[in-house]
Amino acid sequence: ATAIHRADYQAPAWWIDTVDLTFDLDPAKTRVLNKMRVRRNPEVPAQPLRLDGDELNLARVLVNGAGTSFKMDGDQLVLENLPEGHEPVELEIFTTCAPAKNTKLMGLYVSEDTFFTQCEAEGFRRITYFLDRPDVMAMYTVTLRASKTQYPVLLSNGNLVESGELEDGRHFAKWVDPHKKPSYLFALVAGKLVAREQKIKSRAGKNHLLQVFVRPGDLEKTEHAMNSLMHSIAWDEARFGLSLDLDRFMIVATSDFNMGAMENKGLNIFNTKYVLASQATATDTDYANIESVVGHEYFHNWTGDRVTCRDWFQLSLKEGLTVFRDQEFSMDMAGTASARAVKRIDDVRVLRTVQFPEDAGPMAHPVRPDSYIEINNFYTVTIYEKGAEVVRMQHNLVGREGFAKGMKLYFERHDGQAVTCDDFSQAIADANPGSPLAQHLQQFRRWYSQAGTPHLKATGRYDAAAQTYTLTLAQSCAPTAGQSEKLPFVIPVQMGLLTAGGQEIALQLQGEDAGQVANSRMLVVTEAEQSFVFTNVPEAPVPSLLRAFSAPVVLEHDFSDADLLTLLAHDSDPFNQWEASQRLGLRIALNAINAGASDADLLPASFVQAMRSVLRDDRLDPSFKDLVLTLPSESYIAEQLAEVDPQRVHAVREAMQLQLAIALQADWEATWEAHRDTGAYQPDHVSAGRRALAGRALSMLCLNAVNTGDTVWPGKAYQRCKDAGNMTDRTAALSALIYSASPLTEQALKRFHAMFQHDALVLDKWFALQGGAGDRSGNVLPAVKALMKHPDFQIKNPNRARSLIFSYCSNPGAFHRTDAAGYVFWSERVIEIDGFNPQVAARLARVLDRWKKLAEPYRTAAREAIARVAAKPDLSNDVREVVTRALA
Ligand code: B3K
Ligand code: ZN
Repeated sequence: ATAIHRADYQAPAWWIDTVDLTFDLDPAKTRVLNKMRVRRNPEVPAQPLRLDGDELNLARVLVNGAGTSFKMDGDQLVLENLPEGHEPVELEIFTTCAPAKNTKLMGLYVSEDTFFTQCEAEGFRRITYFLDRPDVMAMYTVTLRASKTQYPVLLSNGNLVESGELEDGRHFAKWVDPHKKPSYLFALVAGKLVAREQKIKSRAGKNHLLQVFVRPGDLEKTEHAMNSLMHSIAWDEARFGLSLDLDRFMIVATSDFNMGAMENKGLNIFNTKYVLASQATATDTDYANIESVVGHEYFHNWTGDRVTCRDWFQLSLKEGLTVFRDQEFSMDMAGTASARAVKRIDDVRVLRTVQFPEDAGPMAHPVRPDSYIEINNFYTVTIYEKGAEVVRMQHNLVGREGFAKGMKLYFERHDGQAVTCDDFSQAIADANPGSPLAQHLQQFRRWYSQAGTPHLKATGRYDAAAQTYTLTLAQSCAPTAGQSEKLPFVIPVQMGLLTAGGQEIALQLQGEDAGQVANSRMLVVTEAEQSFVFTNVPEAPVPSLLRAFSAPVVLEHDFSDADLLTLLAHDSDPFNQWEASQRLGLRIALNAINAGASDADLLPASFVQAMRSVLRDDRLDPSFKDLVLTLPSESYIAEQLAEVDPQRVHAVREAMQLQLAIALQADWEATWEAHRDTGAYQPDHVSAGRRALAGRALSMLCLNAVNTGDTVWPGKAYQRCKDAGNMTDRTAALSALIYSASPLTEQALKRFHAMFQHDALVLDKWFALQGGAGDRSGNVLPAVKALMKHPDFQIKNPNRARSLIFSYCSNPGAFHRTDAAGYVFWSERVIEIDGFNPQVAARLARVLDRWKKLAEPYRTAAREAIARVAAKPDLSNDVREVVTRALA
């Protein structure tokens, strides 16, 4: 396989204006008749028509109704003798494929006797020969024919225009999509499904039918998804003036899906995980994820479907923007300032624990990559989450209103087109002339072209006599593959200054008049190093920098412990309050790791006291308290180290955790008592926060019980696990037992399994909890291996494979073993899964991305494991690209 380069982009030599597809659906052999009207692109020199295909059986090709000669070039079907000139040409291509044998879950496949499709990025070519690239947009008509008893529901994009009976117990449905679209947005579904339906009237006064299709029996679990969809529709109209452009909007759930969900035009296909919810089976996190993923896919209808990507290098055009939109949606739904901050913190945690490592590892790539071998490997946290941060910075640089204006201009200019990331930033800037974004647009675009996480070093100097505070901000960015030198970025730094006592100081920059003062403002850093002088500063201030995480950078500043305690207690920016707690925790962890001394008494009294104050503070939101009381994760701690001994990191964090449990025992008890009962279940932010905090308290109490030999708390957790009224409380109790390695664990797991053995999504949790369990003398790996033989384990189901195997391989304390058995297990599973589903295998392959940072003996063992995978001759492109880059 060879790399594809962004610089090589060429407009297509042919356009496809209309596509008329007829499917005779049969799991073993589905017949596809594809009639297309194609014409030469007059702007490009004449070329043969090269159609993409993949694992298709070609039966016949007709040109304007007559047979034709064609040749095959690899997987491509090449038509060299098409009529000259610019008249449209009618092509008819007849192929067959085998959906039941499609284990890659790309293209047309069967899951639980139902047909589904997944076409993004390059799955449509597994259904028929086509110009399978996003800049070729066509009008689709789709006729589905199948057995009526086996496939009573037949769905495709757009509107149902005709349906009826055929002979031999078959029936048909004909769908017309009123919007032109790229092939990656095509979808069909056929099977025994039922739907929750909802009729709505939009603001614009139009009627729409919303449907959520699931398997019979799951209908009562679709209420939250439907509500989320209605909220999404209302939100996009209110915030961006974007209305639903279809009479009918459908969501269909499947339990076999490679990722979360897919935004096919008018026919979103979802992993059941992001549709089905009931209080008995789904946790608060599941409820929140459903809201966010339903929103995300719905928002794609404009940002992705109406305006799509010119090529796959522009993937973040739709993904970064749509993640930004779903993040804002969740924040607006959450309501209060504190709830918004909690969502922001959650998002930043993902960014820092997953994207920052990616940006520093072998798969580092710009938000707009320059090349790829397998596009499926580039659906990454960089494209999605960093891409969203890059959109957020543009939002910050033009303001909320300015951003809405920019979006409006973007749609005025580009509706119905396939465009680039540059087109997007141009529209936002042009709608906001005079904004810092417009002023620095060219330089801002380095966020799209340069990989790596910038570091921003802040130093402050207070001049007591002059009452000035000089803040110097210096940026740098480490080299990444192919980019040895980085030019300065445009970095918006939202900030404030506090007195040691925690009062906000009015911010007045030298040269500004007093009329402009505010307590929080944005500095725009554009140079490698820049200084800002604040006047009338009454005392040496504590800087609160990068409020709300206004840019995706690593901020370095030598805060004293006292500074951090001030910020934690008093900052008006809740993000930086939380950030201060993390810096304090991180500092303790790093000192302990580097000192290598005993792990007794790691937590200074001041830290414990600060945590206690947070727990006891009635004004704070429980979900916020829960985040402050969460120590930095092992992977986040590891990222701060030049060389990582994962077992040392694990031991230190565990020691800190235990000390937090012991030192705050009375407070945990009080917290548990105050939050354990949240009344009738509602998945709202406030009650979810109470449950999260209660769950943490219970976990801490069980942990301390190990220490004291107490049996009361594990007993309570066991009881809770037995009779909790909702899945959040139940899994919290179960994981408290597992985490503390309570002797009651086994019994609790058995009960849990017996209760939920018929619910696939709950079984996924059951497997995941065991794969993610704390390691006591290396017992997790043997347990995982045994679980792979459990009758409920199915490696071919992506959710199930992820629940056990991925959970184990991202459980640092259990995975990184001195005997290398974890890595051996990993390499075997990557190879095994690659045999039937390369996309899922390639995700698993990424688990060892950061192997070069590992200390011995882990490092050598990890390299050997990766080399073992790489030595396999017939790897997929997906896995090949990941392991090759890892070894480079
Ligand atoms: N656009 C899809 C992702 C497709 C992944 C293909 N490997 C889901 C989403 O981002 O909404
Ligand atoms: Zn998306």
